[in-house]
Amino acid sequence: WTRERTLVAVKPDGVQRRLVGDVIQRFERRGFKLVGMKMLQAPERVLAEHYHDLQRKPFYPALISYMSSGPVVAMVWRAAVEAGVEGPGLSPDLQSPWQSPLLPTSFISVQQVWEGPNVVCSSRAMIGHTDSAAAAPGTIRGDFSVHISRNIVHASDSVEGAQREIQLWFQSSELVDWADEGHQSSTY
Ligand code: YYY
Ligand code: MG
Repeated sequence: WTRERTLVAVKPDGVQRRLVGDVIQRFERRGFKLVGMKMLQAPERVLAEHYHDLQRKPFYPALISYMSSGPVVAMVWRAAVEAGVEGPGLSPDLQSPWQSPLLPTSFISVQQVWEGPNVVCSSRAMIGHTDSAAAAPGTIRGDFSVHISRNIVHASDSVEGAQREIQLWFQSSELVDWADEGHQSSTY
């Protein structure tokens, strides 16, 4: 899980509404690391596979036509820190959980904080409830969407689902793991 990754996609309505930058900024500021990104007109085959578990739902045809209505921006995000690896180079944002006066440092150990970045689960919390009416303010859907059928953004809902979706949307050569320090980078 130290290399846990998730697929996030800004859907066609998010692109139309110029929300791509806002979505990226939220994930960056949370502390996750962008390791892949592209804009594309999603092929039918990819959408059918992506939403294969919804094929028999009444809203499926409308969902596919919405997702085909314009380009999407697909991204892969990963937890930014390896558990148990100590060193300089953590951003102030990443240090804040255990330096915050609200959290006694004895309450959360550094190890626990570093093991905390669970990118799949956290990303779901950040996008908010599927149904915009139930999405809390502060979440992407809760801030920008008023209807379930135009809910701005996708994020994988499980670690296994994320692995499947990343393979579906990206070639491994399109993903770049990069180091916080120095200039090393490598493909996955
Ligand atoms: O993962 P998430 O996007 O939050 O919801 P899913 O249950 O996977 O459904 C995928 C997608 O389908 C949802 O984002 C909007 C659309 N949809 C819909 O239009 N109407 C529904 N009643 C349920 C889902
Ligand atoms: Mg889903």
